[in-house]
Amino acid sequence: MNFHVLTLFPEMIENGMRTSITGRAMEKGILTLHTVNIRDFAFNKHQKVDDYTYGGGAGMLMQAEPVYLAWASVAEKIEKQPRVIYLTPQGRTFRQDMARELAQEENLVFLCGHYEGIDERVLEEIVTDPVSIGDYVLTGGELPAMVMMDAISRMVPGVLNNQESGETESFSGNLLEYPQYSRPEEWHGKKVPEVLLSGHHGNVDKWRREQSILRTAKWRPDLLKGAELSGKEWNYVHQLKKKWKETQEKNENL
Ligand code: 6GU
Repeated sequence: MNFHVLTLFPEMIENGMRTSITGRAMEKGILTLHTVNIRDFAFNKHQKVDDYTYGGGAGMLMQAEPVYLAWASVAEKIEKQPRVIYLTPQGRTFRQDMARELAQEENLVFLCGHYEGIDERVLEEIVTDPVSIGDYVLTGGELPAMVMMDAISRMVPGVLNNQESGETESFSGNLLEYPQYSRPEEWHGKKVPEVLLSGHHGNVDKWRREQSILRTAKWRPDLLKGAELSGKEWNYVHQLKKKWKETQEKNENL
């Protein structure tokens, strides 16, 4: 996987991505990172890349030409026209299935905006995928680009070692991960659940599955709709919800 990032803050991307697991994958050559400073394509004396918006209104806009030239400098080196992801709160919301799909690409280009955004005309010409990372507004596209590259990298074969990939299916089957414990056996008076010390793998698996369902029902009930549960497990969910509703009603009557 080759990541290309068009940005006014390349050092932010470099520092973030060359750290930890993604950094290790780059040293191994499984990932490459190529940052392009859009300012290098501002052909005026002051290397200015922004200007006022036509029609008035607050803030400055990134101009079309430097963004276009930055993109062209990347595109001319790649045979097949790469997908260009524009980070914007107006885009489609990023999800795990999108990460999995994008991980299949050979090259990905990320376009990071700043100020109030980018001149619409260049977006029309180069962007294939406008993407948001959630419903809140950030100051620029750099953090969202790093969030996406991190999630995509994990899906590229060889980036995680076997031990890491075994633990990373937080979203498998639309269920959240079960709670986990390490030494010591007792900490702040809290004991590790007995079943995990038993060495009985069948019981451990059963407990973990139950905890996953419990946790999903409690924290992310919206995910349960897409979960694959047995009839018995659905029953368990309904019982949990009934119990919580009764507790809530009791508390309201106090
Ligand atoms: Cl992709 N960009 C910005 N600026 N803000 C965001 C976002 C992206 N996703 C959520 N908020």
